[in-house]
This record gives sequence, structure tokens and C-alpha cells, in this order.
Amino acid sequence: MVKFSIRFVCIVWLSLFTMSAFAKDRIETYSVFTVNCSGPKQVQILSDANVILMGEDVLIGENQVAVRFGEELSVAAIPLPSKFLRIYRTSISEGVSDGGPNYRTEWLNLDQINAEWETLRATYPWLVSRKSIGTSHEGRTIWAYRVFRPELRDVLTPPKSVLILGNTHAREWMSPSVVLHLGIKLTELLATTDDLLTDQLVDSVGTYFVPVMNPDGYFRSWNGERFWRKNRRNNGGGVFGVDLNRNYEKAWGGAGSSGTTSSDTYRGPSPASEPELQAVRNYALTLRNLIAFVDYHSYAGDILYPWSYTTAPAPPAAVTMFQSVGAPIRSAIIAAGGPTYTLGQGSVVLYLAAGSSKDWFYDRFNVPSYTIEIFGTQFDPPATTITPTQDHSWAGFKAFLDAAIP
Ligand code: 0X9
Ligand code: ZN
Repeated sequence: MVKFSIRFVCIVWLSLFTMSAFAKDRIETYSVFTVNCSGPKQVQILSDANVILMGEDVLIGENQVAVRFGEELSVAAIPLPSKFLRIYRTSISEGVSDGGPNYRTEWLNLDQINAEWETLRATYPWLVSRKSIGTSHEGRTIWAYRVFRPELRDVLTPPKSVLILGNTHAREWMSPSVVLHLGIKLTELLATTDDLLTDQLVDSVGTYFVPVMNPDGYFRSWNGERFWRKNRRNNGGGVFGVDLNRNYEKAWGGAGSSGTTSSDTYRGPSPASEPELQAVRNYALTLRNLIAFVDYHSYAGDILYPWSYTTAPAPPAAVTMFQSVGAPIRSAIIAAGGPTYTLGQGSVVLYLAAGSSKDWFYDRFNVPSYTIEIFGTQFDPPATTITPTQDHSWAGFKAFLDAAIP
């Protein structure tokens, strides 16, 4: 029989205690299955099913889906052939490192993201201002930040506006992480340099950021369901969420959106029904002379332009406009040592998605309008990818501003 000395037991107990006190990682466990779709009808069935899609969309052929460990019966309930593949674990850090989080190397929760933006505003109050633009279903404030350096005292409202959206989709943590970096770098650029781009921006362009459009969803993704995508509308019957990228008025209800409340692409009860979307939409309508729009998502490595609701192309002049601003983004990212993004029409490069942001913004304002699917291979990439992704995204963003400012 093995005997442990009291001392040994105490050391083990103490070190376990210490580990649990400081290494605050929470693990979520999922079962991953492959589900086979033999045709478009089966694709629709799987799109409407209450499972997590591990890929970007449902395809004809094999699809990987995940369910919370213990909820495997919901896969069995789908009338499609499925096979268990593996167990998947993702960890959510709940600890705050000494001296606060480092947004360059760590994922930030909602409060931490808000705090970083507030620090930026407190550091550069003459460049950064903040506005509450609405309230989410669960009562969280949706914030917008303006980065603008008026050179003349009487320029109170920027003559031109650019709008940048983060975290439409809750689980796409790289989006608010990149958008924060863009806000910080742009502010620092305006604060410290006088290069050509700065000259163009000064006095003329206000860059408006909505860092987290979907605060309820982001909170949910941090607290219980890492792969939560939608907002947190209560659809009844214990079913939650509208896909904020299927709820815009333009072509609402069309292909690539679902009328099933439990679907991850549920379009909502009516066009622009969601408070988070109304906040962004109404705010955009108040901006003076909007000249460009980007909605940052992850993951892929795509610069996508309208249309999303149809595979028919936008008018030739519009496609020329989308290409002339999109191509420099792509080249700048490559020049910065980043990956090669695919530039093209959303519905062609990816899939049909009626009711998405870029279609509404282009339709309403006739400006360059994009979904940027930030490069990556998963919704929960390792934190080591944060810095390089932010860096190449900043290179692309500078090129975007340069090309978008007339
Ligand atoms: O499905 C979406 O809303 C976007 N992909 S994501 O994985 N971030 O959810 C893509 C929308 C881009 N537009 C088109 N595919 N047309
Ligand atoms: Zn997305």
C-alpha cells in the first residue's frame, strides 16, 4: 500500500489550490459529427437544424457540426446521415493577467473591450469621442466611437464619414479584437504623424467605429456558449437569437436566410426588427456623407462586396468601385507579409446571404461596402494569432481609407 506523507499531500493540495486560483481557464466540450447533405433540400434541413456549424456554411456533401457534450441526441434527430467524428474542447480564459489584459496577445471580454476603447478616449480626448447609439435586447449599451482630427476649429462635424462595424456575430472574437486595433492605430496616426494619409483624413473624414454591435451575443459567447452567433432575442419556446447579418431590409427574407427561429441564420420576424441593427442603421443615417462601410467578420480571408442576396452582379460602375477600393486592401495585406485575401462578390465567393449589412449599405448609400472575413481557420483561433492578424488588418485598413477617400 502506498502511503503519502502529510507534507506531500499538503504540497499537492496547495499547488492545486494555487493553480485553480490563478489559471482561470474554463473548458467547453463539444461532440463533432459529420453530416451528409445529398442535395439542396438536405442543405436547407441542416441550415435549419439547431446545431453549431463548424464551417462557414452548409454545403452539399460532408459538413462538420458540433453540439454540446451530452446533447448528441439533437444530431440523431436530424433526418440526415451523420457520423461521430471527435471530441472538441475550447478554452475560455477568465483570468485577468497582472496589469490588465494585453489586447495584442489576449482575448478581451466585453467589459475589457469597452475599457480599452475608454482608455483610448481618455488618452486622446481631442481625437476620440463616444456616443450611445442604442440598447440591446438584454439592455446593454451599443457604443459608437468617432476618430477625427479637425484641423480648423470650426469643423465640428466631419464632412465625410466612414463606418466600421465589429462583432455582428458573437463567436467571431477576432472581429472586435481587430477593430480595436484599427481604432488605436488610426488614433495614434492622427496624433503623431503628418503623412499623406493623415493629411487626407484631417479635416475631411471622421471614422466611426461600432466596436461591438452584438454585446449580448458576445457576452453569451464568453459565458456559456463559445460558439453563439446570433443576438439574444427571445423567440419563445426556449429558443433565442436573430442573425444580425440576415435582418437588414435590403432583400430581407431571400435565399441564404432562414425563417426557422432556432436556425443560426434566422432572419428575424420582420426586416430590421432587431434593436442592435436599428441602432447601427439609424446611426448610419445620421452620419454626414458616408463614403465607405466595412463589417468585420471572421473567419476565412475574404474581402466581399455586394450583392449578397443574388449571384447577379451589381451594375458595372459599382463593381468597378468595389474593385478599386478592395484591390488595394488585398495588395496592402500581402505587402505587409499577411495572407492572400480573396476579393469578390459575397454570393459568388461564399454563398447567398439575403438581408446582410453590405447589401443594405451599398443600396442605401451607393458607396464601397464590404464584409471582410478576417483571415483564419476557426472561430476560436489560438491567441498567438491575434498580433499578426491585427497587424496585417491594419495594413489593409490604411489602404482602404486611402482608396476610399475621394
Ligand atoms: O454568413 C455570414 O453572415 C458571413 N459569414 S460568417 O461566417 N462571418 O457568418 C458572410 C456574409 C458575406 N456575404 C455573403 N456570403 N454573400
Ligand atoms: Zn460573421
